Amino acid sequence: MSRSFETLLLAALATAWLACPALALGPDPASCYTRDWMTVSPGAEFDYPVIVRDADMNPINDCNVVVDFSACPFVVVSTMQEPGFTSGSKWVAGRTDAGGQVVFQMRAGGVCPGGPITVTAGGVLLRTLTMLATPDLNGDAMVGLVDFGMFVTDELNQSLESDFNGDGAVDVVELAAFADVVYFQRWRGYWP
Ligand SMILES: [Ca+2]
Ligand SMILES: [Ca+2]
Repeated sequence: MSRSFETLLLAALATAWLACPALALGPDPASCYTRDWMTVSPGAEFDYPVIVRDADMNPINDCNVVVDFSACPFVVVSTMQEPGFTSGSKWVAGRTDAGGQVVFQMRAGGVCPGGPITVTAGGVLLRTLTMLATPDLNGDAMVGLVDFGMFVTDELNQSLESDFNGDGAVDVVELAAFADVVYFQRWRGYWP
């Protein structure tokens, strides 16, 4: 096999893996579902659902969806994600099911003031987020006393980096979620 042919073959394989299955219509951002808020934690306690559809609202199966944190210097991503998901130091990826859906439960921490955090499907940009909520506010891959101090400040200031359920308020819901994360310490299974 010649070097040039080998290079072309590898590029084609990489493109096929990155893209959705060959369809007449690719992902249509206006027809897809993504949330405008995102919460991550070292122990993967929070969901981020995505539904990928084409312009005719048909769900797209087996489409590669990527959440990209490469513009977030404070974000840390575990190498160990949920089964079926892959990750790098600044991204997590998963593939859609027959209903076009993939539900991320990202093992990550740290904040990302201003973003951008991008969500793409088959290379098509579905959403750009400008902030990230997490109980691991200092981005050290665990949730402890330092984070709790920051959380209390966020509660006083109503900073949405501690608004874990995206309702625009930091209140007893977040306090209960924070306590749950600390009590069960699930992150210890996924980080050194
Ligand atoms: Ca922390
Ligand atoms: Ca809230």
